[in-house]
Amino acid sequence: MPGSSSPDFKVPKPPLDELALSEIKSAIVAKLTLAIGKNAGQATKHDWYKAAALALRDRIVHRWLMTEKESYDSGRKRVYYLSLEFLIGRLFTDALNNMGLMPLFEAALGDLGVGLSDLRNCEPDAALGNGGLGRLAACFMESMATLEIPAFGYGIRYDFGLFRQIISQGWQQEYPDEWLGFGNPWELQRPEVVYQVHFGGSVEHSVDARGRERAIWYPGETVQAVAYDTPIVGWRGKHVNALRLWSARAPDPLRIDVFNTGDYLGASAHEARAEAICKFLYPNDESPAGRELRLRQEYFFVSASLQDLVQRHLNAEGQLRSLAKKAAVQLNDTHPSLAVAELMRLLIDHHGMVWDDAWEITKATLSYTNHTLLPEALETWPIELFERSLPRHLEIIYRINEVHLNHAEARCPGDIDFRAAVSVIDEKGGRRVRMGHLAFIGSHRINGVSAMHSELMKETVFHDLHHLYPGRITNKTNGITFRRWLMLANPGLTELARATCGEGVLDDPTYLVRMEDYAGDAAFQQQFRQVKHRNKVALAKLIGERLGIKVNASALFDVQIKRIHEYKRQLLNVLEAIALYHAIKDEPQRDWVPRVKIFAGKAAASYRYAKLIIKLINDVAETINSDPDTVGRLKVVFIPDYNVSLAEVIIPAADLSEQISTAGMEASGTGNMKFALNGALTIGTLDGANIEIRDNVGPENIAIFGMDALEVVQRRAQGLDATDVITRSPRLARAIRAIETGEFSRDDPGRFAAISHALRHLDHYMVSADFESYYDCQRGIDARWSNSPAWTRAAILNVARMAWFSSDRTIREYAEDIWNVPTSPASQPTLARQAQR
Ligand code: 26V
Repeated sequence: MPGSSSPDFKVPKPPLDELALSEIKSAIVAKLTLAIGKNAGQATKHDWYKAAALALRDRIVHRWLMTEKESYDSGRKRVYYLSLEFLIGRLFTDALNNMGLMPLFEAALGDLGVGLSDLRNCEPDAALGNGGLGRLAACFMESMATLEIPAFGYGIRYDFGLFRQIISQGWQQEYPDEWLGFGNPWELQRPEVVYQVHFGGSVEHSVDARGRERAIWYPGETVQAVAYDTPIVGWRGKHVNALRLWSARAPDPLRIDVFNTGDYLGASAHEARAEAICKFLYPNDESPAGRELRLRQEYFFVSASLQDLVQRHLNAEGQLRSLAKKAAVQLNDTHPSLAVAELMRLLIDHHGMVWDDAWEITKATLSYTNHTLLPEALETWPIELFERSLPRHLEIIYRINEVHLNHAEARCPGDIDFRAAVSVIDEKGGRRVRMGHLAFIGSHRINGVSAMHSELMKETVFHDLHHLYPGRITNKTNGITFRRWLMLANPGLTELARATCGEGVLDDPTYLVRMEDYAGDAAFQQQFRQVKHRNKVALAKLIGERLGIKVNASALFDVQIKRIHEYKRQLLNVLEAIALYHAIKDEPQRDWVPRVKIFAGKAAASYRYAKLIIKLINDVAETINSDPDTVGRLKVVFIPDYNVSLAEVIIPAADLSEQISTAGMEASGTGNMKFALNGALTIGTLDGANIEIRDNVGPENIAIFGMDALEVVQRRAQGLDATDVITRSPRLARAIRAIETGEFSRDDPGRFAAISHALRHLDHYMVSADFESYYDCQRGIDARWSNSPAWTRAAILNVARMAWFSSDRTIREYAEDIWNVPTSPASQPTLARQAQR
């Protein structure tokens, strides 16, 4: 207990096993020589990284084969996570840490004259995702392995991941992300795992010898899907799963007949068309504009993945009746919704099942996660495109819809509006297939990603389907893996957690609650602050190196990092920076709390307004940072090219976490969880998982402001003009005027006219409407910051009370309520009951 015998909050390091150390050294050197073809004298850092990664991979592969055999022999049910995005980041230290090999590799590399942290930076981020949805898939893969659930992640091996962002004179520019340029030591190509995926053509119907109707699809085009597997190691290396990504190729790469006529380009045209499927990742936060290539991507990976899992099931069981007992398929958003029609097609057309049986199996096997309520985000495809690309699937969808509409009619007889609302086909404004409806109808469970989001799903987008199929919607609040977001990103805080909560905290985050006992302890607080300070110094160094801006590591680090989107309201944050700047200019002598406002995030390439917001942040930063009155008081920085690895540096260094979306619009958020776990206080709205964070950390340890979701709806109903709130707030009026008159864009005073106009008259996202409440809340933060013991106590309590947000908890809930698979008893939380409040 604090006070009596003050612990030194240090954990002794166990001695290294010399034999194991020399074995690893030889393994690395052998890889360098035999797999890379270099000796130590010639090797670059990158060569060393690859050699070390390959040596580590060997050790993982042994476990992988073992766990795969165990799952196969025991006939355990498997989970298949279908996702067009996996935002993995780097794997090297993640895999080392989970394998328990970090100290050995660090020492081995040190003896060989290379630093582990240098090598770490050689690894490019695997950025096969846009943001929260893709990162969630990556956290889930790690947690499924940790809970020893036999699972496959299925996705696409994009040649280019999310674009690289360069900021040039304040504007975002996009460049290709060539993440595979130096090869990828983690993946294993499986040339023997190849499936044919068909497109186009026509369908013929006939009646077979037993009098049953048969459909035969004569496709117009075939593409091959080749598997690449990346091992995903769980904590303590007990279980390894595969992330299986598909690459597309033409079955017949070069048409020799065409080539011989001299048409060299034409000879490889269909190769280019096939390979385009895995060329690049689409932005998920752009209005889906019915692009054919995206539909081809969706079908390509769904078909290959389902063929693969059906084949695996047949190999083991010899029939498909028991599919749902042995396989649970989770659809990450609507992108894999075609799985509903494709599984029906495989069961009926390929395996001769009758419709009703196939339908029961399909529903029992599939489940679907919804990640956004934004109406413009709901995926629909024009019937015409569907018919041209996937004629057999359209037939199946029509039949699914027919049965479903009959059910709707029985439930609400004569209600045409109800039938139109629940139909898979949207008949308004050109007929379109509604992918959310398809996924809903074909799944036994549909989940939202935070308590509030799941409730809103029932009230809004899926209101009528919920009425028709009550009990299907369930909630699974998101989580994050603590291995990456605490242990790896914040070793200093992890050491404090081990010292105060015991070693068990590494296996069971509910032990974190023991840190509460030390929240008010002066000696502990001191060490907690020291850890935060070191993390801030590291971030300040990065900012200095990348931007040439010197920031004071003792200032309050106020951070907003996420995709740039109007509903996430980076604009509200900049407006506050402007108003604070004006206030400092008015009274430069006052005792201002020193602040560094840190932004990072990418805007979809075609999202012009979001790109204008980036430009505004950078223009405001330039004005503020070059004004002598702000020195030591306020700095604004925009760090380019936000990605997972950058987040791992920024989050542990944050004091204040900005989670300020318009209430009702952020489905969950997961960055919010990472910050709180790393001891930042949240300033946020009552939105998504912020609400559950408040419930866990306590309302006194979080700063909530602004309208709630209901108030937003009510105000919107009155119109979007914000003149009323601007008239009542002189500082808001002044900030908008500054934007409008070119205070930050003297070279082009009209540059931000679209923004000032929206703030005045088109305040859909309630930026103006919430401004005063936000500004006041921020001044409250200043006051709290000035009381360092109270601030530190609140920060510690945030860390101590975040256990529930572990993705292990989330996955356990999926396993129990949706997938019906057991999880490892060794990973059950022991203090769970005590930790929940
Ligand atoms: C899609 C669209 C499409 C149309 C234009 C606007 C727009 C904005 C956002 C989106 C989001 C697509 C799905 C997504 O990434 N959702 C995120 O999923 C995370 C994991 O569940 C969750 O934490 C985030 O709150 C949610 O935005």
